[in-house]
Amino acid sequence: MFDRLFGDRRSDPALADRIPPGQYLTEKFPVLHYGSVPSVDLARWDIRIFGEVSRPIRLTWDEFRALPRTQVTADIHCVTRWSKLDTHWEGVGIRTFLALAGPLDSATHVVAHAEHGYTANLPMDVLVDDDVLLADTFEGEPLTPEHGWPLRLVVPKRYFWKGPKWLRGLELTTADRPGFWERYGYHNDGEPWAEQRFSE
Ligand SMILES: Nc1nc2c(c(=O)[nH]1)N[C@H]1C(S)=C(S)[C@@H](COP(=O)(O)O)O[C@H]1N2
Ligand SMILES: [Mo]
Repeated sequence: MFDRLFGDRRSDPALADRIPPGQYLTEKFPVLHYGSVPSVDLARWDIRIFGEVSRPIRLTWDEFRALPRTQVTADIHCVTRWSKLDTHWEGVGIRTFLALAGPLDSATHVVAHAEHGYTANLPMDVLVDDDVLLADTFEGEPLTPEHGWPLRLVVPKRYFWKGPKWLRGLELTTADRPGFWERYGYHNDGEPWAEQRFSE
């Protein structure tokens, strides 16, 4: 029922400090999403930044892969209560990526768009942080299809649903617009340490 290391790690006080209320640790990497894994053709794939920007952009896969890259080590927390510590991601940092499009001061929020119409919303000041990236690599390997290949957003400071797999665009907006799970009763902010799971 529990992972092999569950007991050991949980009783380690240094690790207990890193597990938000109501979460348990897993060593596995559960797969969780609504709907089916999309089949993606990299030759036709693109990633866009649009909305409140001075230069809307659209990058091909090769163009995306040519951007300066970064690595992030982060703890991730799913609202279904599993947490995973020290996950390693590689890709393009959010600041590097957004700078290509020139966000306008009027941009207060973002809607992240994925294949099949999945969306997640975030305030700009949560999105634009040192640990947020567009990740194509997990633990040194390309993402697997079920974990979001070719690209996903990773926002460690929020429940993991705020990080769409199969990411295709960031839309900067002048107002907050609830995303997929947020419209189904999940909390608009989704901050794990405040246990913001569901809306009131
Ligand atoms: N496109 C898309 N991204 C998604 C989801 C989804 O349903 N569709 N589910 C989210 C949720 S609730 C979680 S916990 C994580 C799970 O990522 P994993 O399957 O790689 O563990 O993906 C998030 N990103
Ligand atoms: Mo989740």
